[in-house]
Amino acid sequence: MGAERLDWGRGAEFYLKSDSSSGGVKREAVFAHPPWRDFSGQAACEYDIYLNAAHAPVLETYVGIQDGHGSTDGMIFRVRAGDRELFASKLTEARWLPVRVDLKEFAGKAVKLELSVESCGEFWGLWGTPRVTDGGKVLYDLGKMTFDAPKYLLPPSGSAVKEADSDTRAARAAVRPTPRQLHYQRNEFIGFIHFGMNTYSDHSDWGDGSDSPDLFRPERFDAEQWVRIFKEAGMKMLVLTAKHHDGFCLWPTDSTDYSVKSSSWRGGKGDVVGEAAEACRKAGLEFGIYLSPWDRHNPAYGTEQYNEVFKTQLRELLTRYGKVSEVWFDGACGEGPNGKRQSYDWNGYYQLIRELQPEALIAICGPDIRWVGNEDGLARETEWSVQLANGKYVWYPAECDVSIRPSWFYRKNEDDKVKTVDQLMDIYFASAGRNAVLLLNLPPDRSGRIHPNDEQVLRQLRSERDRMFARNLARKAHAPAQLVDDDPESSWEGNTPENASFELVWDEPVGFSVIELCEFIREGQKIENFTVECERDGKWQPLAKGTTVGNRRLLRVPFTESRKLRITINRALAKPQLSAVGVY
Ligand code: FUL
Repeated sequence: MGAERLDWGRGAEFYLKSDSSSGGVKREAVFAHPPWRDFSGQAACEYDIYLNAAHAPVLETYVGIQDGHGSTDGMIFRVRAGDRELFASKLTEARWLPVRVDLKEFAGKAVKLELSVESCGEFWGLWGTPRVTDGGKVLYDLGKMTFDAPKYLLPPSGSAVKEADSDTRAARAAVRPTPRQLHYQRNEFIGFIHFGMNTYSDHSDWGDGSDSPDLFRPERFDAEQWVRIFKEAGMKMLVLTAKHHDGFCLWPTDSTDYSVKSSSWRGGKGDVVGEAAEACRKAGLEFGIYLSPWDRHNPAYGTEQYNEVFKTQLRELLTRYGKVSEVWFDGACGEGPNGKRQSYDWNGYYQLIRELQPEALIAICGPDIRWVGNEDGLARETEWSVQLANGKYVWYPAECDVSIRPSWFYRKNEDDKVKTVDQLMDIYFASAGRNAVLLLNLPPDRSGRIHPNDEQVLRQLRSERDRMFARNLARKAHAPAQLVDDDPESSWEGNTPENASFELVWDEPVGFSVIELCEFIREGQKIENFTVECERDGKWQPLAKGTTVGNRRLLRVPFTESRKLRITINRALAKPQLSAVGVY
């Protein structure tokens, strides 16, 4: 097929999924994406078909973008046969586009048909029910052939593609965050605690719900220690796994006997959720709960009754422990103890949360906060908070979850595998510095405390961030006042959506290596492309460039000394507005 084939890389996928959803419509589809990190080419799958007896064969399929996690920069879908490209189109919205590719020229022949996806920021593409038909009769169900078909990576194709979308720019520019989403995004750095039965059992992170409650023995459990470490690190919220997939509840629930109440720990009187919530309240930290819908212990799982059990659990958590700022619904979902799968009453869960805690944000499997799509703590270069959901543009900001260790729960043999401060700084730049919220997980050990190795690296992270952002040199510059006044509610507005620029001018040259831009997201997210230049020897020299800005965009640049910087918003959905600029 012309281009050189590369080995199928880690993180690349091409497999059949029965309920892929795009624009709110479910279809069976081949779920496809290239390895999303450091790879700009195509993921491809090749189907061997024989059209010997066919008269007018066609490939009938849909292309789509998976709901929920996308950027609006899109995915390119291609169909090739031999060395020829038969179809190429770029989709930038979560919807299904019907596709028919005429294969008549191959009638009577054997042909290798190649389907590929190439990411432009989006990484979950869908080939909906791909079939080769002849006069309405299905000759090949490519979806079913995918498992055995060869898969490989290709460099970017470079061929021209047409955009399959209508002009939706004005609609995107008009979307605003809710006050609580705005508050959440400005928090920027929050923390996760994975603690529970998996801390004690020797299973993986996914206990099967068969371990005895007596195994749970955090003899030195100290929620105040967790909270102190979170606060010192600069995190604004603590999200606790009140119940993970194993079904064990960390609070004395009435919904099941699989909880701390049945454990001999503290004679069945312990309440991890209660103490964590109280410690957060005392320290002025926000509190969130993770409650796994998937429950591998509860015998009711897989029946309508489980939805009631789950609502009882939600009701307890949302009424007994004061303010809850985030409810985290995990997407992982499998079978319950009796092999059944659950059909979740999402709308019922959401309604209950809105009724009991109207300020709480519903994250991941929920309408307020979007999972970024990986567990490495990495947002995309281009990260839009505005997303298409069910045919409508909505504010749906990204959250990047990642664990400080390889596992989500504590494992002794990972004490020397805690991420380094440099790794955490890279993650911080690639998440909070790319318009997402960083949710960093710390797993307390079996004693119930955060291990000293994790605490130490968090301290280092704090000092490193404090050191890096200690002095904003922009404050000393001649610059638009609203950008350097430290007031997030004042903003600079460009005169036009294209080529709006401003300068920072210092009396003496300054030296720096980080540039920060903050979009005034209260009024939406509009910037699509920007450039930073510095003046050297009386001439403007390019220094950095980027696509989206959003809540905060951080750019590392080689150490530079200059007296003048120029920032140009090359293109925006509407007149761009920034609230701050930083130079460090
Ligand atoms: C995943 C879970 O399956 C992991 O165990 C962990 O809780 C992570 C945050 O979400 O989907």
